[in-house]
Amino acid sequence: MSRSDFRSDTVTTPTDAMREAMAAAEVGDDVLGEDPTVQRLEAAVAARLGKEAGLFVPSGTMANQIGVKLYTEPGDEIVAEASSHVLTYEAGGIGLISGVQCRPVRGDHGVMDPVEVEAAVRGVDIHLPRSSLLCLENTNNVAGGTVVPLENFDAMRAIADRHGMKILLDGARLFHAAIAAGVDASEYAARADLAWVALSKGLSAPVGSVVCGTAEDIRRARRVRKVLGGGMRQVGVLAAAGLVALETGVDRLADDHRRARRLAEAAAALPGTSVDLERTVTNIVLLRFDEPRAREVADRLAEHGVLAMPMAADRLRFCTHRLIDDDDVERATHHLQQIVS
Ligand code: TLP
Repeated sequence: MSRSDFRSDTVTTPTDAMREAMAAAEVGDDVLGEDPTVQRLEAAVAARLGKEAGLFVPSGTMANQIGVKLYTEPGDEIVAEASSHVLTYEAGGIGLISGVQCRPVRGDHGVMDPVEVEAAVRGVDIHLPRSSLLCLENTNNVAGGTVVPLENFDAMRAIADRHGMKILLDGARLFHAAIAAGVDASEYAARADLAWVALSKGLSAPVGSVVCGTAEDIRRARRVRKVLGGGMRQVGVLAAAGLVALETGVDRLADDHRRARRLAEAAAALPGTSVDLERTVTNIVLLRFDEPRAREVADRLAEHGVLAMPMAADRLRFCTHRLIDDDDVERATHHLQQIVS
């Protein structure tokens, strides 16, 4: 049975053009700074985000952990949205690797209120941890691929500047946000000290993210990546796929948004469920059930080759990406109707 895999945009496989570029890639030892393809990729992403320099890392998780390590001392506190990836899906890495704790701020559909963020920043007092880093995520995954508006970024930048804090932007799906908001990704990145994008999610590369910032911060980040075991040798074979991802993967994201929207509209009409149509503007659809039946519905959909990811007892996530076409959306809609109605 063929599969319509909506679990995540991480399931995308490399395109033929990527495989060709990988086979032809010029490579060298990147830990010695000698891989020309990696250097091209790092420069290309940095230019795209308007930053001085970039660093190719194996995963988004490592990108976040490098950012936290770079801008904090053990015992510091970071401020982040309560459902953000860096807090909830990185296996406690911030405590393990950087020795920091977190003051979570619950966002409204992933968007933190600047007043609450400022209130979460500690004052200067011998009893208190030092608030050194503010973490932003755009789009916000758990809230349903929601877009954080640029004005919110402006407010966060002003808070960070008032309190001498740095900003880390988790841009696992920054291009999705930029397309939906009609804003260039570099506008968001400009409000952050360190911003990274994933090549391996909607953009279809097999592996990798690129962390971007000032040349000095990236020089320091390279050292942290080494400590974490992320120094890779002839990794131009992967960077080559990343370059193709950057060139061919971004513009087509609008198709993923359109398909997600179609699925969301159909799902919203089902009994006993809800979808926040107003905020479903990128490639993630969060289907909420009145009852805790996400696992049961996921299992029954899987019997028909439609895969979705339970995010909570009452929440099922559908992600659109390059390997989901209009027929997959029809198929998911049809089986959802059969199971839920
Ligand atoms: N997210 C994955 C899972 O880990 C949940 C997914 O399927 O969505 N930041 C954000 C916002 C992410 O969504 C992810 C991956 C990461 C960071 C981590 O990236 P990787 O998987 O490359 O370490």
